Amino acid sequence: MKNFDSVKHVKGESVFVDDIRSREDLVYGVVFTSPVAHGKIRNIDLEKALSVKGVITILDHRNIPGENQIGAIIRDEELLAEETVRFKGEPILLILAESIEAGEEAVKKINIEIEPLPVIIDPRKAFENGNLIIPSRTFSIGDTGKAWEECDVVVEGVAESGGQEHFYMETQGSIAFPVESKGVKILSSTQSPTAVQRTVSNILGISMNMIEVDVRQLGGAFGGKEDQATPWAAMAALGAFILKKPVKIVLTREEDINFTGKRHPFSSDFKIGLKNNGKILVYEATYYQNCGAFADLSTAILERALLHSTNSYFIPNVKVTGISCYTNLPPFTAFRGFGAPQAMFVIESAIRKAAKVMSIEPRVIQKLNLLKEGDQLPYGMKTENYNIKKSWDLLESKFRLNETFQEIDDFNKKNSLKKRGAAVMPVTFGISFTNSILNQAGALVHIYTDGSVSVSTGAVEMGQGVNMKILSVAASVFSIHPGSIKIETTNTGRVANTSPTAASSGADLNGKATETACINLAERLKKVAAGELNSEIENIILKDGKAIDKKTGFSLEWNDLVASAYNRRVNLSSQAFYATPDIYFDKKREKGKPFSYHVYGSALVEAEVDILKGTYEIVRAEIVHDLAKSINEVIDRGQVEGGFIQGLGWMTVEELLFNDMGFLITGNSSSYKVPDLKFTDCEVGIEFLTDKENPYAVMGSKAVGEPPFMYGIGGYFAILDGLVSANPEAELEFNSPLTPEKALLFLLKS
Ligand code: LUZ
Ligand code: MOS
Repeated sequence: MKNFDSVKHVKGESVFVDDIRSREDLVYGVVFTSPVAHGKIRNIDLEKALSVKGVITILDHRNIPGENQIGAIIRDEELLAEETVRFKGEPILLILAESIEAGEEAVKKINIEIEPLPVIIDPRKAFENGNLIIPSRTFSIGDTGKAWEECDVVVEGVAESGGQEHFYMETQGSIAFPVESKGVKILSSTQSPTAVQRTVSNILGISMNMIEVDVRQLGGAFGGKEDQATPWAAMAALGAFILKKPVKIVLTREEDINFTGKRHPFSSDFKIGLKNNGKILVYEATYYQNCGAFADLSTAILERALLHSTNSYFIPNVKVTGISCYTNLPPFTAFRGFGAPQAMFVIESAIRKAAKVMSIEPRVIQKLNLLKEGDQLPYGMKTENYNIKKSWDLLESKFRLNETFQEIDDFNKKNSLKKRGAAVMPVTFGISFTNSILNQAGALVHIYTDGSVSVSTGAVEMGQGVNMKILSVAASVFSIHPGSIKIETTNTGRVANTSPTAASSGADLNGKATETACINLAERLKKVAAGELNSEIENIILKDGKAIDKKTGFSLEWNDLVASAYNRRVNLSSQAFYATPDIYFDKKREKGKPFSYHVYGSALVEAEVDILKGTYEIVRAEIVHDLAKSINEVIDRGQVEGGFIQGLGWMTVEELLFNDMGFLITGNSSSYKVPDLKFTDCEVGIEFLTDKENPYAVMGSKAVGEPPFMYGIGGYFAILDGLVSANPEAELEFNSPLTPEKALLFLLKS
């Protein structure tokens, strides 16, 4: 079944925040932000800006009736800066105007004096200065001290990975409406309606029940709207609260890129020790996480990085340390993978460096050390229902893994101007929010008297197809046509205390809650049917739009069944709740079972490099990915393809360049490149592992959103492999993205 959203999207019928212009008194909010990366605000002159025609008023932190604070985990972030600014693009003033043009004109006329303070953009420098969010954390297992002595080979190195702009199609935005009794209703492009509600409550100094947040759908998010949709919603709410008029704020593309956080850049040290046969005995790493100016979700992201430090490998002795460093860059935030891609890049780099020193193929080391069922991970959890080896073996048997490397050797012997390379990328990704508390969800299901069904959950649709999956769950429990089910907006008044739709868990958690609510209703309806058909409830099944008595074959149409339930005064609404069982994590010992289960798979990526120009193409990719029993394979295929390409973009062409002043010099769509149609014009073969039901998620399925992203890391090493064929003597570098410029410099190295 296709995603029902696609048709609306293509016809332009889908409604996003910026499409809403319903009231004549709508006011536009334009944000004035810091022009420097670090400094003390000395003076602001608004006189000229206030005289611009159409400007209604300009708000600063003194207009905030509640607390000027939006930090969700660590309370370190002001909504509107008071005295100090810590990154270029930090909001200082909110201009409220009759048009966007008037607001933008006013921005140009604001005179601000800022006394500059030293700018730090390098996390290692920040570490030396002691600018840390929290003390460092270390995860360890085995005895790394002793294990080094048993190694035949020990290799050390550095791996750098760059940030990544989310580049969702719909930029950040929100509209807030004043409602009676001093409340506000907020439409927001957020992954986390409750986060918006909670923060607005704090900003306005009113209770959460005075604030309703409603979300129809997002034009993409990728983590960028998990925490960072909130400030724009809070500013719109502040404006609406003060003016008693609706206020809309929608960022332009350039504002969005420059004002909001991205994927965290990591700078890491690694050390790996192996036996001569390739067996990894010990691994150590230190991650310097570039957090930007505010904590945002950084500490949670670092935790997920630490939890994925060994990717898909069993290593008996491990010690990994993570350090969250404040810098004067935009506050880096959630992005698909949430720290795991950064950590996996480091171990994969370590394996490449060891392979080169040992003169063996990286894939030999990779395969030899793959996790097996029941192996223990450094944080104490054991793998279960797990078979990474199977995905690797399928790459060999079905996608000619070994022959591919042979053919590449032949190609490279025959060609001097073009070189090919390949890499295998196994991925093991833990499913559940690492903060166990967040693994909960609610659903509210109504059946109306005509038999039509309405489903509300805490899940936010952002193009990933979660609504379609939830609809399928309801349709399957009731066994009715999906066309008679509607998925409602995500609304804090209907489903309260929602966790963000994040961590790949939207369908898992909200789907389970929906399933429970529907089962409750189905049981009530079966009882009604038993009464109508003079039977027992055990004999009744719901099937193909009917309630059927298995014994007699007598049946009742769904619509008649619902009408009869109503006439008997049976409750046709159900609220249900789901909390993932048996997960916990002890932060003192850094041990536990943080994940409900793991998703795994392997990718083979092949690249071709032009050794005169340094340009390259990804020519082929084959992916074997574990879906368990998919609810919707079309949607899941889209997630796997999209994740892989997005991961490739992070590793290759997407380059965030900040200068020493903390200015983003790739801050628009002409200088920041995402993979385009030509880039992605390669063969991508995808094979799903679907033979086993997953006992830990709805209808036997598995989460799919984030894990495929990390297959893209294979792209880096495939290109590097091609480069090494052209310049075998050059020392390996692990510094992503591997742009064509960097590729060319590698080729020129002696
Ligand atoms: N968000 C979050 C996430 O708050 N906790 C997580 O563990 C997580 N993991 C992936 C993506 N977003
Ligand atoms: Mo996310 S990185 O919002 O799952």
